[in-house]
Amino acid sequence: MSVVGIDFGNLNTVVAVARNRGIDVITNEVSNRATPSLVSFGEKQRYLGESAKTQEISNFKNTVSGLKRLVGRPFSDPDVQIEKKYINANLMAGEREEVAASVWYQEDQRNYTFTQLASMFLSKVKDFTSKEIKIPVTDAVVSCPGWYTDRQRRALLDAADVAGINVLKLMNDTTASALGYGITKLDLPDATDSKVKPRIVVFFDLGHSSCQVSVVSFVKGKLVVKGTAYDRNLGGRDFDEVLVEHYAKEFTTKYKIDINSNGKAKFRLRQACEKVKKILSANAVTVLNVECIMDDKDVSAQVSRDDYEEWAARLIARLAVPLKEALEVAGVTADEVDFVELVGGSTRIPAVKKTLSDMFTPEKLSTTLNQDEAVARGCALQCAMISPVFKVRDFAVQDWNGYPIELSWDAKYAPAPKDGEKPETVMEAFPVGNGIPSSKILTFYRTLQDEELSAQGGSVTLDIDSAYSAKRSERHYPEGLGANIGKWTLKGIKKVGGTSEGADAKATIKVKTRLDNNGLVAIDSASQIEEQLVPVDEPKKAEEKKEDTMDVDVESPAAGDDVKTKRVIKKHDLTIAATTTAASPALLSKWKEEEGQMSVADQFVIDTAEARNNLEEYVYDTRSKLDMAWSEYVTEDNKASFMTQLNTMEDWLYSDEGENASKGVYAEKLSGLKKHGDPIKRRFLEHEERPRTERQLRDYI
Ligand code: ATP
Ligand code: K
Ligand code: MG
Repeated sequence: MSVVGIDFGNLNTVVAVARNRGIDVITNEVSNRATPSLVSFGEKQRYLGESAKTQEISNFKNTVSGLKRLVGRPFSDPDVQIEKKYINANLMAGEREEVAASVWYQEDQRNYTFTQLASMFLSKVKDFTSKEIKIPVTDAVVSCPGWYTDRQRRALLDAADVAGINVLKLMNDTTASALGYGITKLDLPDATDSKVKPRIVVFFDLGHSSCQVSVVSFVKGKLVVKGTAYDRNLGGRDFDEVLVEHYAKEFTTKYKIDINSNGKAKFRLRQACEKVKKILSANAVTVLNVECIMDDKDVSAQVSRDDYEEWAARLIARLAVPLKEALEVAGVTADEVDFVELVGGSTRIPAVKKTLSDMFTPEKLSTTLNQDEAVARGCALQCAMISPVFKVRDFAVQDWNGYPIELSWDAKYAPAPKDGEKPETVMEAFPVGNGIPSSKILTFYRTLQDEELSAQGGSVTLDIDSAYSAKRSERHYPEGLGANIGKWTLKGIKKVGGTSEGADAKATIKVKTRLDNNGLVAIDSASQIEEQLVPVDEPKKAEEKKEDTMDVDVESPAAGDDVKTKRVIKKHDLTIAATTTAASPALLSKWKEEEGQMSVADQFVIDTAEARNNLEEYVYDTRSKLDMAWSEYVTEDNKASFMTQLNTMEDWLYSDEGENASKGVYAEKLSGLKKHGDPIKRRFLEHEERPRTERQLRDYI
């Protein structure tokens, strides 16, 4: 069983594995520790990760980024318009109205939803990880932003499922970093000593596209997230954009070019600006330089850090907002914070560090974690803890619910309150700040209209919607994603006997709701509770119904009654049918089938290239051998004709036909050459072997 942690980043994805009693970040097929989160499409194959990056400019319109931003979002989400700016491929509405990219692939215009695109990328991650650790990746812990909604979480889980990755837990980015922190610190306060205060650490993750803040309290063996806050749309790319906008404008007057009118020029300027930004993290001045950006013009400019910080002041000012909010919801002052851990590539920006040290004092800034690898390492540690095959010290993790979650049901089912007010049909399930994981039993009442009961044959259905509440909190969920979480239909509600009859008849229903380890809402079980007065001399009746009835509470007979009765509380389970935003099993298997076909096509291209490569290598190798090692074992005539044959093959390999032949043709041509070459090779080897055998014999004698 694999023990893998995946930091699914918007720019880069990092993979860590638990092995040899430690956590290692693994390298991909080109030996990089971070893999570009990109998918691109070609005539015959897909290019995933590094290979997509290599041809990002040449395959411009067919390269898709923003996987983490857009997975699970409807096309109508206003955020899609923001993302459009950064994504070279065209976007459209795909299956289930999810945002999709339209690309030219296998000689056809095709569109893939971001759930599918994310699954393609994750299948590549799975592939290079499996190769590196030499066992197939099956289970993993995957990270996501803490601000992901139920819908985004389910989409990412679907994507992983299609990629063949079983996600043991979806972990919030900053919580993963916090776990990595907690488990490596051996000097955490001991919770058994009541005088000792827990250590309070702020995790500040500024990555490529978003800003996440988490206030975490630590004691030995346990972390509790006390509060989180985010700026979902503030990251390194926004800092790049400050430069892009400035220079696009400057170049219109300086060079008379309109970079905004040319997608590729803008993309190249953006790349150059990112480079400039990084250099300015360590230097006071640098030069922005792009050759032949458009209209055959080269552009350049001197940039100073001072100017840059002035232009970026608006962004820097925004950093304080989530920081203050996180402290406030956690009920912690900046003074009470012991350390601030910096995570994410963009915390290298000096002005970002300055904001933090102004707020918390410079001494509290800490980078004991590897800022680029902390999330992946934390995920791998969590995976190791869950995995039965890996021994690791346990460390309890309590996360924090960021969106208020409520259950509601149709008003027509709710009993009318006596005073004529509107019936209560909404019940808070998990408020902001609720711990994760957690579960709660909620009780509510449902009217029982006779006509429904008879129409349904004594069993009725009750729909429960679970949604994020905008009303109950200032902390709004991302609007474009919709507030809806899912619908749970409870079946098997029965007419109640005993006291409540007629118009007042109502059923008492208890549901067990859960906010699970992945931050998803679930209803685990539901039952109907019935209170009945049962004559004491009829205890058998209750027992007959044993399959679906249970006595949970029995009281002694009421004193003074004519007929001896007792109050019995009965409970029977209701069946639950859940409809969430996850893809249906049919859609998942369709996607898996498509993924299978695409990966076969990719493999076919790889195999074909390998077959061509083998042929090419044989040509070169044999030519030099004929001149050197084999020269004594071949006649001049034979050598000349074989040389001609090899030269002709080389010409063919570089012809149109030879560049695009099938795997079989290359293999056939190779065996044609070998027919000629093998007898020579055999003669050579025989001669090579003979002296050695003779030598060995001599030694023996
Ligand atoms: P996200 O967490 O938003 O999904 P991510 O995890 O892929 O994104 P990171 O790898 O943490 O992002 O950070 C990438 C960002 O860090 C990029 O915007 C990059 O330009 C920026 N960055 C990297 N090095 C530096 C540097 N030396 N100075 C300034 N910014 C840097
Ligand atoms: K990352
Ligand atoms: Mg990140």
